[in-house]
Amino acid sequence: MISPSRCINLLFASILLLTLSAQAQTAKLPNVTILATGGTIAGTGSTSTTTVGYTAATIGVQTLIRAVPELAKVANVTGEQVFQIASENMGNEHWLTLGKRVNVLLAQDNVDGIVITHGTDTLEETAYFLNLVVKSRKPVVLVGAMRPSTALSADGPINLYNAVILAGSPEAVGKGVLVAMGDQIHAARDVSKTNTSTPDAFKTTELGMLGYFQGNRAFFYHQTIRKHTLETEFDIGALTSLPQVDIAYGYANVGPVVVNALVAAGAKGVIHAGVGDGSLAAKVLPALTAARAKGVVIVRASRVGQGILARNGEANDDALDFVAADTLNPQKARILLMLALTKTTSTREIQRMFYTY
Ligand code: DAS
Repeated sequence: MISPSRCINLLFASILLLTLSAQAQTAKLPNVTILATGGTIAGTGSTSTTTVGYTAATIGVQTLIRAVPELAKVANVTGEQVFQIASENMGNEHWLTLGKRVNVLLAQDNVDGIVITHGTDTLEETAYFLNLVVKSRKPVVLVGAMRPSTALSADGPINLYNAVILAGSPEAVGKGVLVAMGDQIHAARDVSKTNTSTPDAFKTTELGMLGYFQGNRAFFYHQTIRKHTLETEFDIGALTSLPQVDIAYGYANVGPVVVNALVAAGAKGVIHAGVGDGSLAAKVLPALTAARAKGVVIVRASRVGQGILARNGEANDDALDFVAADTLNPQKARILLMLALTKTTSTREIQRMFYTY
């Protein structure tokens, strides 16, 4: 017969063992901070079948975390609500705030990785900006959703679960800023949103995604060779704003109006999103050369979406003193030019940067 006092001792010993075991388990898990910015992943619709016409950026970060209790099995998760916006409203000031917060957190020993929940509309842009300004090898993973949290088969929860796994994965260290969408791992530099609404919208069409998620694990098969994070020459620590850079779109029958208006509005750089290999219509070229003469840096990009924008191909960049965008799409070329202009106005130096990052 076991005495009551011995029963109590055994009970306490069992509780102690369970507690120590739980603490040991928690101690083994990576510490991942989720920075929430809004978007569809935090969106709500009026019915479970509302997949368009919903309201983005309505759910807070703690609710997002509570909605995926499985997160606690793969990481010690904390959450911060940095903004609560639909990402079409993301601005340079948001990027500077976010980039500085990421760098502060990653400098802490108790943070192993960061997940940023974000609207899908400009997710690729925020990812590329951070790819150029984060000063750590620790994983930074952007994640969104194509369906609001209230929808049938909402993709947000599984995307968030995958993103937290990735942010805590040793394999993700040193890989640059990553995007986790649709069970796939993409590099910030080359991923794009390629569909307005389907869950498989995020693709790295020709240069290739980096890997997959399967069975609660991240699997890498590629990595980017362009410089990023700690290897870049950009530092936003002392910046309170970014130079104004805008995009002028090319199309049949285009005229000089937009380029002239951007320059008049104070643009320090203009990305020309040209047709084909960045061709310049005869009616636009004078506006671009006049802008260059005023010191505005002109980058030739392409609206096409894939391929190398050849320097001195469709225009004599050497003679015009223009910059070629390489494979960056216009919206990412804008980001690199903004950061380049915080360092230099030399087109030779800026062209080097476009071939480096
Ligand atoms: N408006 C979109 C955005 O916030 C919603 C989304 O797809 O996340 O980017």
